[in-house]
Amino acid sequence: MLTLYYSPGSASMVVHLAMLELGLAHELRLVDFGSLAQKDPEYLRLNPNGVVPTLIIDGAPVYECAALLLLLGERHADKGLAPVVGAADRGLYLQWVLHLANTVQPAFRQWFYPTDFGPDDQADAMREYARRRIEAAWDRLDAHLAAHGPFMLGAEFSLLDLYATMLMRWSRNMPKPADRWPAINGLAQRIKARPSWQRVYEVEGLTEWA
Ligand SMILES: N[C@@H](CCC(=O)N[C@@H](CS)C(=O)NCC(=O)O)C(=O)O
Repeated sequence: MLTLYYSPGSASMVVHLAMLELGLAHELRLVDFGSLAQKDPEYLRLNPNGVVPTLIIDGAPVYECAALLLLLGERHADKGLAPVVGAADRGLYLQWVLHLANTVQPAFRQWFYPTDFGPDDQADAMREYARRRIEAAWDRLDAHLAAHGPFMLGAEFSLLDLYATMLMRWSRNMPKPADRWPAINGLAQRIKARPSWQRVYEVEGLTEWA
């Protein structure tokens, strides 16, 4: 049994989606950001970074959503939702998962938590810089999908598409949301139509960007 510590619509969403796509038995534990439960000493023992997600696998906590996505994909390689070691598209898969984790997701962190990156009176400048980084990322991702889509790896859906779409969703209240880019919008519509996406909305109580 897997146990996911989550907050609705946050970085834990991709892990929740992946578990549903892979058909894995799991339980969910809500981490209430309203009461700062992510900074509670008990939770910090699982994840000293004080963020979600944390996934309990075989009794031990593992965190970082990209690591969890890769781990679940490789532990359930038989499901065919992630290229196995040696597969032709393994490099492309790792490239994009790591790009989303290292470049796109941190820019969102800067957008949502600008004061983590500088003094309070610089927050607007931090967000403006984050906005430009995020929009530049959508330019590149849209060009990739237009040339090689409709999914991130081409013709076939993979767990990577869930990660990309979760990040797209985070831009929904930005000046230029990701789905204004045509090829990105095509991917978003495909992922939103999947039962896993709809189930996560139901279970996590999400409404926006349905
Ligand atoms: N690098 C981490 C980042 C996780 C992260 O930033 N989670 C956010 C929600 S999207 C969080 O827990 N925020 C609460 C906080 O920072 O107090 C990952 O990918 O798992």
